[in-house]
Amino acid sequence: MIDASKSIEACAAYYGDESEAMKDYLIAGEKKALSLKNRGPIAFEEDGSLSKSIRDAYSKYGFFIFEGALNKDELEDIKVDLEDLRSKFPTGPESSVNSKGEPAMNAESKSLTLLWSKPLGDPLGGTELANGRHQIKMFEPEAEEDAPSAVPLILLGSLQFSDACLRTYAHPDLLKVAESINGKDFTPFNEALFIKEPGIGAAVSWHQDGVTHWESENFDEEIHGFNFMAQVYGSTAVNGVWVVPGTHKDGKIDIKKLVSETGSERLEDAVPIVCNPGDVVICNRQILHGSFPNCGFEPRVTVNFGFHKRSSVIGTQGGGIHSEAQVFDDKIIERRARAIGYAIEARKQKYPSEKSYLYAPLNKSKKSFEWNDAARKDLRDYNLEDLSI
Ligand SMILES: O=C(O)CCC(=O)C(=O)O
Ligand SMILES: [Fe+2]
Repeated sequence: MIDASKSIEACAAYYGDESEAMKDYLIAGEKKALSLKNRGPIAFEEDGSLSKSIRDAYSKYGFFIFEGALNKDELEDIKVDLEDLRSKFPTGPESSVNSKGEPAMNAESKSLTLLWSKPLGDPLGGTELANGRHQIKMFEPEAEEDAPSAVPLILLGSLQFSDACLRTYAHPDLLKVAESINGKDFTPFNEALFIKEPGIGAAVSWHQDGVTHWESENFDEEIHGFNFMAQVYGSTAVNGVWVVPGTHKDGKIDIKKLVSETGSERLEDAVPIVCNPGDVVICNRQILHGSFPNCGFEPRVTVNFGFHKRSSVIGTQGGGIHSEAQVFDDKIIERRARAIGYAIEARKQKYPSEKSYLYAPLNKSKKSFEWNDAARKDLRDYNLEDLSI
């Protein structure tokens, strides 16, 4: 495990009068997180379904940490690719060139690709963005004077910008987990990077992810799907996502009220998701979760990709957060699922001896996929059609 003790001290120091309270909270949260029985390698039953004990722990807590799901080579592949991608970021929210004056990675994008924040800010909290689901604003510590004026927090549509992320999207064991939880005909959701550089990375205020099915008569703990969160550098109490275990079963939570009753944004039962590099978290989208600004010394980059049950998506009027609000039909779902087809092919090119995942919906339609420049072009702005529910 990453030793976050220095970061905990440094982070707490940003919190003025509440420094001690923050320090105690981070230390206690880390301890509690490590005591939960919800981590281990991916394991399957003989019939190929996710191991019952993992399934039970995932259902109990609302998240589970697949330790070492990405091996060293895959992790290195992602790191190199992300470094390269980073060098192509625009110099700021209004810019379309990188620091060398070359066209930025998203210079031609029609879709939203980068969400920026002031350093250590909370750009979503207390706003109407994302359907107002981030009900409160988190404390925004003052960053050092030499910090950039804006920092990227979320990169959307990541598969069009990173072949390595595309390859990881087709990780056969992770797709088997998706199948086991959401059925053979599972659908995509969206893919993103959460970027939290030390000393500047922004917060993601407490929220629950789903938007469309809270009042559904078929409401259950899995109706809004899940996200995989692959940790490139690991994650700690300081820079990681915090969750309130079990809240994925509770329906829509009045976060304002909860924070006001708690008397602070440090929600009592929350724990940080503590990971080593290469761990991949499966996290229920309904769980109450969020992250503090990264006032510590370790970076966090999460390679995020989610999946849904087809029954949650088909015929649903999309939430409009990640894409235009539209009613999702077979055609839209199949088109959006081409990303899975390309990803499987891209992965085959890199790991030819690995047994690839067979994604039933695309095999049925007998479409064949190749990963080449034409496919790259076909994925441009693919996130305009994210299956946002
Ligand atoms: O990575 C974070 O800080 C927030 C992640 C999140 O909200 C999500 O994956 O839904
Ligand atoms: Fe979220």
